[in-house]
Amino acid sequence: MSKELPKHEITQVGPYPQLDQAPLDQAFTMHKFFENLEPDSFLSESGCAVRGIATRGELGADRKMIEDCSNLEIIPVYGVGFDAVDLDACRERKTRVTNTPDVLTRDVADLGVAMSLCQARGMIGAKAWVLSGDRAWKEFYPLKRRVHGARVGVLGLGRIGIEVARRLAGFDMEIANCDLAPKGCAPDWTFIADPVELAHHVDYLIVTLAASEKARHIMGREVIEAPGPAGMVINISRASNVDEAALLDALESVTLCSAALDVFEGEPDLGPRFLKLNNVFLQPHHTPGTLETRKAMGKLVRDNLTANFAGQPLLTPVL
Ligand code: 8YV
Repeated sequence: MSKELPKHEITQVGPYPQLDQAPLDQAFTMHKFFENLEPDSFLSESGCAVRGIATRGELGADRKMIEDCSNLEIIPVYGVGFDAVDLDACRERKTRVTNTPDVLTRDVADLGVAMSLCQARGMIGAKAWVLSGDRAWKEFYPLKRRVHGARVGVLGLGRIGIEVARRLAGFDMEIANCDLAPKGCAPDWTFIADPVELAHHVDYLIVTLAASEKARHIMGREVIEAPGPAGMVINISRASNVDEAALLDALESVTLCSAALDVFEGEPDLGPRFLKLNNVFLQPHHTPGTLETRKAMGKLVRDNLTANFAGQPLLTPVL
Protein backbone atom coordinates (compact mmCIF):
# COMPACT_ATOMS: atom_id res chain seq x y z
CA MET A 1 0.00 0.00 0.00
CA SER A 2 1.41 3.43 -0.94
CA LYS A 3 2.03 5.72 2.00
CA GLU A 4 0.33 9.12 1.76
CA LEU A 5 2.76 12.07 1.65
CA PRO A 6 2.33 14.58 4.51
CA LYS A 7 0.39 17.65 3.46
CA HIS A 8 2.10 21.03 3.28
CA GLU A 9 1.18 23.38 6.12
CA ILE A 10 -0.39 26.71 5.26
CA THR A 11 -1.52 29.57 7.50
CA GLN A 12 -4.83 31.01 6.34
CA VAL A 13 -5.36 34.67 7.20
CA GLY A 14 -9.11 34.97 6.58
CA PRO A 15 -12.08 32.79 5.58
CA TYR A 16 -12.93 31.74 2.01
CA PRO A 17 -16.28 30.68 0.58
CA GLN A 18 -16.89 26.96 1.19
CA LEU A 19 -16.39 26.12 -2.50
CA ASP A 20 -12.79 27.33 -2.20
CA GLN A 21 -12.21 26.24 1.39
CA ALA A 22 -13.09 22.56 0.88
CA PRO A 23 -10.49 21.80 -1.83
CA LEU A 24 -7.84 23.77 0.09
CA ASP A 25 -8.54 21.72 3.24
CA GLN A 26 -8.26 18.57 1.18
CA ALA A 27 -4.92 19.40 -0.43
CA PHE A 28 -3.16 21.17 2.46
CA THR A 29 -3.15 21.40 6.25
CA MET A 30 -4.76 24.79 6.73
CA HIS A 31 -4.07 26.63 10.01
CA LYS A 32 -6.93 29.07 10.46
CA PHE A 33 -5.20 32.13 11.83
CA PHE A 34 -8.49 34.07 11.95
CA GLU A 35 -10.10 31.53 14.30
CA ASN A 36 -7.27 31.87 16.77
CA LEU A 37 -7.80 33.93 19.89
CA GLU A 38 -4.08 34.44 20.46
CA PRO A 39 -2.60 35.07 17.01
CA ASP A 40 0.88 35.92 18.33
CA SER A 41 1.48 32.70 20.20
CA PHE A 42 -0.30 30.77 17.43
CA LEU A 43 2.25 31.91 14.87
CA SER A 44 5.27 31.48 17.05
CA GLU A 45 4.16 27.89 17.79
CA SER A 46 3.13 26.83 14.27
CA GLY A 47 5.42 29.22 12.34
CA CYS A 48 8.31 26.97 11.57
CA ALA A 49 6.13 24.26 9.97
CA VAL A 50 4.34 26.78 7.78
CA ARG A 51 5.45 26.93 4.14
CA GLY A 52 2.71 29.21 2.81
CA ILE A 53 0.45 32.08 3.97
CA ALA A 54 -2.86 32.05 2.11
CA THR A 55 -4.38 35.50 2.34
CA ARG A 56 -6.88 37.85 0.71
CA GLY A 57 -6.35 41.14 -1.08
CA GLU A 58 -7.51 43.36 1.76
CA LEU A 59 -5.97 41.26 4.55
CA GLY A 60 -2.47 40.78 3.15
CA ALA A 61 0.42 39.70 5.38
CA ASP A 62 2.53 42.04 7.50
CA ARG A 63 6.24 41.83 8.29
CA LYS A 64 5.70 40.16 11.68
CA MET A 65 3.56 37.42 10.19
CA ILE A 66 6.11 36.86 7.42
CA GLU A 67 9.06 36.79 9.82
CA ASP A 68 7.28 34.48 12.27
CA CYS A 69 7.15 31.81 9.55
CA SER A 70 10.81 30.90 9.32
CA ASN A 71 10.37 28.41 6.45
CA LEU A 72 7.91 30.46 4.44
CA GLU A 73 8.09 29.95 0.66
CA ILE A 74 4.98 31.52 -0.82
CA ILE A 75 2.08 33.91 -0.17
CA PRO A 76 -0.81 33.32 -2.58
CA VAL A 77 -3.22 36.26 -2.48
CA TYR A 78 -6.89 35.53 -3.20
CA GLY A 79 -7.48 38.84 -4.99
CA VAL A 80 -5.78 41.03 -7.58
CA GLY A 81 -4.53 43.67 -5.10
CA PHE A 82 -1.39 42.80 -3.14
CA ASP A 83 -0.84 46.19 -1.48
CA ALA A 84 -1.47 44.74 1.99
CA VAL A 85 1.40 42.25 1.66
CA ASP A 86 4.74 43.59 2.91
CA LEU A 87 6.66 43.07 -0.33
CA ASP A 88 9.93 44.37 1.15
CA ALA A 89 9.82 41.67 3.82
CA CYS A 90 9.05 39.11 1.09
CA ARG A 91 11.98 40.27 -1.06
CA GLU A 92 14.36 40.11 1.89
CA ARG A 93 13.33 36.55 2.67
CA LYS A 94 12.91 35.46 -0.95
CA THR A 95 9.28 34.65 -0.34
CA ARG A 96 7.21 34.38 -3.50
CA VAL A 97 3.88 36.15 -3.92
CA THR A 98 1.03 35.41 -6.34
CA ASN A 99 -2.37 37.05 -6.97
CA THR A 100 -5.50 36.32 -9.01
CA PRO A 101 -5.60 38.84 -11.87
CA ASP A 102 -7.82 38.69 -14.98
CA VAL A 103 -10.31 36.11 -13.69
CA LEU A 104 -12.10 38.76 -11.62
CA THR A 105 -11.81 41.82 -13.88
CA ARG A 106 -15.22 41.72 -15.50
CA ASP A 107 -17.15 40.88 -12.32
CA VAL A 108 -15.54 43.83 -10.56
CA ALA A 109 -16.47 46.09 -13.47
CA ASP A 110 -20.04 44.73 -13.57
CA LEU A 111 -20.62 45.50 -9.92
CA GLY A 112 -18.95 48.92 -10.13
CA VAL A 113 -21.32 49.88 -12.93
CA ALA A 114 -24.32 48.36 -11.14
CA MET A 115 -23.46 50.35 -7.99
CA SER A 116 -23.22 53.54 -10.02
CA LEU A 117 -26.60 53.02 -11.71
CA CYS A 118 -28.27 51.84 -8.53
CA GLN A 119 -27.15 54.88 -6.56
CA ALA A 120 -27.75 57.34 -9.43
CA ARG A 121 -31.36 56.27 -9.84
CA GLY A 122 -32.05 55.87 -6.09
CA MET A 123 -33.02 52.22 -6.37
CA ILE A 124 -32.50 51.34 -2.69
CA GLY A 125 -34.69 54.25 -1.54
CA ALA A 126 -37.23 53.30 -4.21
CA LYS A 127 -37.61 49.83 -2.70
CA ALA A 128 -38.34 51.37 0.72
CA TRP A 129 -40.80 53.70 -1.02
CA VAL A 130 -42.67 50.76 -2.55
CA LEU A 131 -42.69 48.95 0.81
CA SER A 132 -44.14 52.05 2.45
CA GLY A 133 -47.50 51.22 0.84
CA ASP A 134 -50.01 53.84 -0.26
CA ARG A 135 -47.50 56.67 -0.43
CA ALA A 136 -45.81 55.08 -3.42
CA TRP A 137 -48.92 55.60 -5.50
CA LYS A 138 -49.93 59.03 -4.17
CA GLU A 139 -46.69 60.89 -4.86
CA PHE A 140 -43.84 60.71 -7.33
CA TYR A 141 -40.64 59.15 -6.03
CA PRO A 142 -38.03 61.96 -5.96
CA LEU A 143 -36.62 62.56 -9.43
CA LYS A 144 -33.00 61.67 -10.13
CA ARG A 145 -30.39 62.78 -12.65
CA ARG A 146 -30.00 61.02 -15.99
CA VAL A 147 -27.19 58.50 -16.40
CA HIS A 148 -26.91 58.44 -20.18
CA GLY A 149 -25.20 61.49 -21.58
CA ALA A 150 -23.54 62.25 -18.23
CA ARG A 151 -19.76 62.63 -17.97
CA VAL A 152 -17.81 60.02 -16.08
CA GLY A 153 -14.19 60.06 -14.99
CA VAL A 154 -12.41 56.74 -14.52
CA LEU A 155 -9.48 57.17 -12.15
CA GLY A 156 -7.15 54.26 -12.90
CA LEU A 157 -7.13 52.81 -16.38
CA GLY A 158 -5.76 49.34 -15.66
CA ARG A 159 -7.59 46.14 -16.57
CA ILE A 160 -10.57 46.90 -14.32
CA GLY A 161 -10.77 50.59 -15.28
CA ILE A 162 -10.86 49.71 -18.98
CA GLU A 163 -13.75 47.26 -18.45
CA VAL A 164 -15.64 49.84 -16.38
CA ALA A 165 -15.13 52.50 -19.06
CA ARG A 166 -16.21 50.14 -21.86
CA ARG A 167 -19.41 49.32 -20.00
CA LEU A 168 -20.21 52.95 -19.18
CA ALA A 169 -19.56 53.93 -22.81
CA GLY A 170 -22.28 51.38 -23.61
CA PHE A 171 -24.60 53.48 -21.44
CA ASP A 172 -23.83 56.45 -23.70
CA MET A 173 -21.76 58.18 -21.06
CA GLU A 174 -18.90 60.47 -22.01
CA ILE A 175 -15.65 58.93 -20.74
CA ALA A 176 -12.59 60.76 -19.41
CA ASN A 177 -9.76 59.09 -17.56
CA CYS A 178 -6.75 59.75 -15.42
CA ASP A 179 -3.94 57.57 -14.12
CA LEU A 180 -0.58 57.97 -12.45
CA ALA A 181 0.84 57.81 -16.01
CA PRO A 182 -1.04 58.07 -19.34
CA LYS A 183 -2.13 54.71 -20.78
CA GLY A 184 -1.88 54.29 -24.52
CA CYS A 185 -4.89 51.95 -24.63
CA ALA A 186 -7.74 54.45 -24.68
CA PRO A 187 -7.71 56.49 -27.87
CA ASP A 188 -11.45 57.34 -27.69
CA TRP A 189 -11.40 58.51 -24.11
CA THR A 190 -10.14 61.90 -22.97
CA PHE A 191 -7.02 61.65 -20.81
CA ILE A 192 -6.77 64.33 -18.11
CA ALA A 193 -3.51 64.10 -16.19
CA ASP A 194 -4.58 66.03 -13.09
CA PRO A 195 -7.19 64.30 -10.86
CA VAL A 196 -8.59 67.69 -9.72
CA GLU A 197 -9.09 68.76 -13.32
CA LEU A 198 -10.66 65.40 -14.15
CA ALA A 199 -13.06 65.77 -11.23
CA HIS A 200 -14.09 69.27 -12.37
CA HIS A 201 -14.84 67.86 -15.80
CA VAL A 202 -17.22 65.06 -14.69
CA ASP A 203 -20.50 64.24 -12.95
CA TYR A 204 -19.43 60.74 -11.83
CA LEU A 205 -15.96 59.81 -10.63
CA ILE A 206 -15.21 56.11 -10.34
CA VAL A 207 -12.00 54.97 -8.65
CA THR A 208 -10.37 51.82 -10.03
CA LEU A 209 -6.72 52.61 -9.32
CA ALA A 210 -4.49 49.96 -7.69
CA ALA A 211 -3.47 51.05 -4.20
CA SER A 212 0.09 52.26 -3.64
CA GLU A 213 1.94 54.85 -1.55
CA LYS A 214 1.73 57.19 -4.55
CA ALA A 215 -2.02 56.72 -4.91
CA ARG A 216 -2.79 57.16 -1.18
CA HIS A 217 -5.51 59.85 -0.81
CA ILE A 218 -5.26 60.69 -4.51
CA MET A 219 -8.95 61.45 -3.97
CA GLY A 220 -8.31 64.37 -1.61
CA ARG A 221 -10.80 67.05 -0.54
CA GLU A 222 -10.42 69.11 -3.71
CA VAL A 223 -11.01 66.12 -6.00
CA ILE A 224 -13.97 64.91 -3.94
CA GLU A 225 -15.74 68.26 -3.97
CA ALA A 226 -15.07 69.07 -7.63
CA PRO A 227 -17.94 67.09 -9.24
CA GLY A 228 -20.22 69.36 -7.15
CA PRO A 229 -23.60 69.00 -5.42
CA ALA A 230 -24.98 66.83 -8.26
CA GLY A 231 -21.84 64.66 -8.43
CA MET A 232 -21.12 61.13 -7.32
CA VAL A 233 -17.99 59.26 -6.23
CA ILE A 234 -17.79 55.48 -6.63
CA ASN A 235 -14.90 53.53 -5.10
CA ILE A 236 -14.30 49.89 -6.06
CA SER A 237 -10.53 49.96 -5.48
CA ARG A 238 -9.11 50.43 -1.98
CA ALA A 239 -10.17 52.74 0.85
CA SER A 240 -6.64 54.18 1.02
CA ASN A 241 -7.12 55.87 -2.37
CA VAL A 242 -9.75 58.18 -0.84
CA ASP A 243 -9.46 60.68 2.02
CA GLU A 244 -12.46 59.24 3.85
CA ALA A 245 -12.82 62.12 6.35
CA ALA A 246 -13.03 64.57 3.42
CA LEU A 247 -15.54 62.32 1.65
CA LEU A 248 -17.74 62.15 4.76
CA ASP A 249 -17.56 65.96 5.16
CA ALA A 250 -18.66 66.38 1.53
CA LEU A 251 -21.52 63.90 1.90
CA GLU A 252 -22.70 65.46 5.18
CA SER A 253 -22.72 68.96 3.73
CA VAL A 254 -23.97 67.70 0.35
CA THR A 255 -21.17 69.52 -1.44
CA LEU A 256 -21.07 66.10 -3.11
CA CYS A 257 -24.47 64.57 -3.86
CA SER A 258 -23.71 60.92 -3.17
CA ALA A 259 -21.25 58.04 -3.07
CA ALA A 260 -21.22 54.30 -3.69
CA LEU A 261 -18.44 52.42 -1.89
CA ASP A 262 -17.35 48.79 -1.90
CA VAL A 263 -14.45 49.65 0.41
CA PHE A 264 -14.06 51.78 3.53
CA GLU A 265 -11.41 52.45 6.15
CA GLY A 266 -11.11 49.87 8.91
CA GLU A 267 -13.45 47.47 7.09
CA PRO A 268 -15.37 45.45 8.08
CA ASP A 269 -15.94 47.93 10.95
CA LEU A 270 -17.98 50.85 9.72
CA GLY A 271 -17.23 54.36 11.02
CA PRO A 272 -20.19 55.88 12.94
CA ARG A 273 -20.47 58.86 10.54
CA PHE A 274 -21.66 56.51 7.79
CA LEU A 275 -24.66 55.46 9.87
CA LYS A 276 -26.23 58.94 9.75
CA LEU A 277 -25.97 59.34 5.98
CA ASN A 278 -28.64 58.46 3.47
CA ASN A 279 -26.62 59.52 0.42
CA VAL A 280 -24.05 56.73 0.54
CA PHE A 281 -24.58 53.23 -0.81
CA LEU A 282 -22.30 50.63 0.82
CA GLN A 283 -21.23 47.19 -0.31
CA PRO A 284 -19.19 44.62 1.67
CA HIS A 285 -15.97 44.57 -0.42
CA HIS A 286 -17.29 41.90 -2.75
CA THR A 287 -16.98 43.10 -6.33
CA PRO A 288 -15.62 39.71 -7.54
CA GLY A 289 -18.29 37.88 -5.52
CA THR A 290 -19.80 35.48 -8.08
CA LEU A 291 -19.66 31.69 -7.90
CA GLU A 292 -17.75 31.48 -11.17
CA THR A 293 -15.13 34.04 -10.26
CA ARG A 294 -14.57 32.92 -6.66
CA LYS A 295 -14.08 29.37 -8.00
CA ALA A 296 -11.50 30.59 -10.52
CA MET A 297 -9.73 32.65 -7.83
CA GLY A 298 -9.62 29.66 -5.45
CA LYS A 299 -8.24 27.44 -8.21
CA LEU A 300 -5.45 29.94 -8.92
CA VAL A 301 -4.53 30.02 -5.22
CA ARG A 302 -4.33 26.19 -5.11
CA ASP A 303 -2.55 25.88 -8.46
CA ASN A 304 0.08 28.41 -7.42
CA LEU A 305 0.67 26.56 -4.13
CA THR A 306 0.92 23.23 -5.93
CA ALA A 307 3.27 24.62 -8.58
CA ASN A 308 5.51 26.10 -5.89
CA PHE A 309 5.79 22.84 -3.93
CA ALA A 310 6.41 20.88 -7.15
CA GLY A 311 9.21 23.28 -8.11
CA GLN A 312 7.28 24.41 -11.20
CA PRO A 313 6.77 27.98 -12.52
CA LEU A 314 4.06 29.94 -10.74
CA LEU A 315 0.93 30.75 -12.76
CA THR A 316 0.43 34.36 -11.68
CA PRO A 317 3.56 35.59 -9.95
CA VAL A 318 3.83 39.04 -8.38
CA LEU A 319 7.29 38.39 -6.88
C1 8YV B 1 -11.44 40.45 -3.20
C2 8YV B 1 -9.88 42.43 -3.56
O1 8YV B 1 -12.81 40.22 -3.06
O2 8YV B 1 -9.19 41.49 -5.63
C3 8YV B 1 -8.92 42.19 -4.66
O3 8YV B 1 -7.81 42.75 -4.55
O4 8YV B 1 -9.62 43.17 -2.68
C4 8YV B 1 -11.25 41.89 -3.45
O5 8YV B 1 -12.03 42.43 -4.42
C5 8YV B 1 -10.73 40.02 -1.98
O6 8YV B 1 -9.35 39.94 -2.11
C6 8YV B 1 -11.25 38.72 -1.39
O7 8YV B 1 -11.41 38.99 -0.08
